[in-house]
Amino acid sequence: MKKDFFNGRRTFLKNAGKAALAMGFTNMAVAAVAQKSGYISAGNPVTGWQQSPMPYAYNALEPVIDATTMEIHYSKHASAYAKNMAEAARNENVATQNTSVEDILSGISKYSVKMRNNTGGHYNHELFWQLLRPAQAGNHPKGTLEAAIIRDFNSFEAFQKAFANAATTRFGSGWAWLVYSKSNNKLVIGSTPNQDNPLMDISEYKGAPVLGLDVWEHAYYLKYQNKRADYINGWWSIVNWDYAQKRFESARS
Ligand code: MN3
Repeated sequence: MKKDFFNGRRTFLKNAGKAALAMGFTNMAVAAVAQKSGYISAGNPVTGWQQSPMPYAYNALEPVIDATTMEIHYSKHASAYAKNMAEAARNENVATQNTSVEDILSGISKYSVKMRNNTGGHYNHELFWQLLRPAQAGNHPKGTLEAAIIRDFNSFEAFQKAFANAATTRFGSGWAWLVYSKSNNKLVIGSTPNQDNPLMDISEYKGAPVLGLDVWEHAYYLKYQNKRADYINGWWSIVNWDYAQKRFESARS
């Protein structure tokens, strides 16, 4: 079922309901709208207007990310983005029943700073939880994503070095990304400030997010303090490459 979901838009249209369940969508109506707007086939699986449940326990990512950090991150920081996004959507008359979060992001220049910060924050965190899993030895991409990484960065090790560099050199708070640019058929590494992301029309760095890493201090400070590089280094063992692969396949179709 999950495999079918990422095989292309036609299959997706047939399996929209099942796909929504497979992705853990909490808002079927929004999933149906995104299906119409083609976001899934454009590589941006639809994001609901509410926080999705965590796909694992708060302590599941230890020792890389401690349970307290995960709990505060999800139940305080990310929860506040979702709440403030809903408030901004009400104030700015967004019809959330038939508008996807992705729709708002792609036209974010038309909305307030509050909408930009909180819709970005909500989207980025919903993606972030899905892109993590319990630590695995030798954690590594497989299949077409691995092949594309080697094609575009020469080796997985060279890719890791370039991604870590983008994440460590993002000044202040922000995100490091690996995006797929469909127009160039290329994977591109970059970073965005604050809660901006590569789906936003105001972003200079654009594409369909395949990987995203939160480098705000709230994501790592309790355990790593000022050592952002150590957090990034540990993060490689908890990347959910299977989910990244699905996003990549979806973006390419
Ligand atoms: Mn965060």
